[in-house]
Amino acid sequence: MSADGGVFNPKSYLKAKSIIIMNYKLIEMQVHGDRRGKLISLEGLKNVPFEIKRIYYMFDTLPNESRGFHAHKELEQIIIAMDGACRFILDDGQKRESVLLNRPDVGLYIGKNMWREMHDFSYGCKLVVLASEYYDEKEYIRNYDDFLKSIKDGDNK
Ligand code: T46
Repeated sequence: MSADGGVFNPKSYLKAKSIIIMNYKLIEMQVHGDRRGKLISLEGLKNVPFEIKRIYYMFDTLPNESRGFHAHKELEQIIIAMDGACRFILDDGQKRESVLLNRPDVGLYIGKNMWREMHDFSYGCKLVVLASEYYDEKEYIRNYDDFLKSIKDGDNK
């Protein structure tokens, strides 16, 4: 029996599980625009789904240099390409998806336990990142086999 009292259905269970694990989404932000230009406001626990504890940004990136190659145990983030573009690879241990980030009015939300890689930076690309936690190197999983093991062992629960 499933938790809701229904008969256990392995197909719907697997579908639900994969939705939960592939823990990212693109968020379109509200743009306040007039003849002077455009403005976007980001507020913790309002249009950002967590309290913002840290902001960092990347600039002077190079097209032939990739970044990332890690997952986070607890961290949630929203990443915005303020200028230029880059391609994210997001991997939940079962499948990998590619997301192009190239608009300042679209944020990429990444939840916990998602392997991320950043590739194909355009010249002058600037990424700003809102994070739910202070920087803590112990919170990173920087080895892909360790990441797969943590998913398998259910460390992500
Ligand atoms: C992520 C992706 C999208 C700090 O001292 N404080 C910080 O807040 C951060 C983020 C980094 N650092 C130091 C740690 C390293 O010595 O800056 C150096 C570069 O960091 P890292 O190699 O982790 O950078 P990326 O671009 O591979 O990954 C970063 C974030 O670390 C990571 O959380 O999700 O951007």
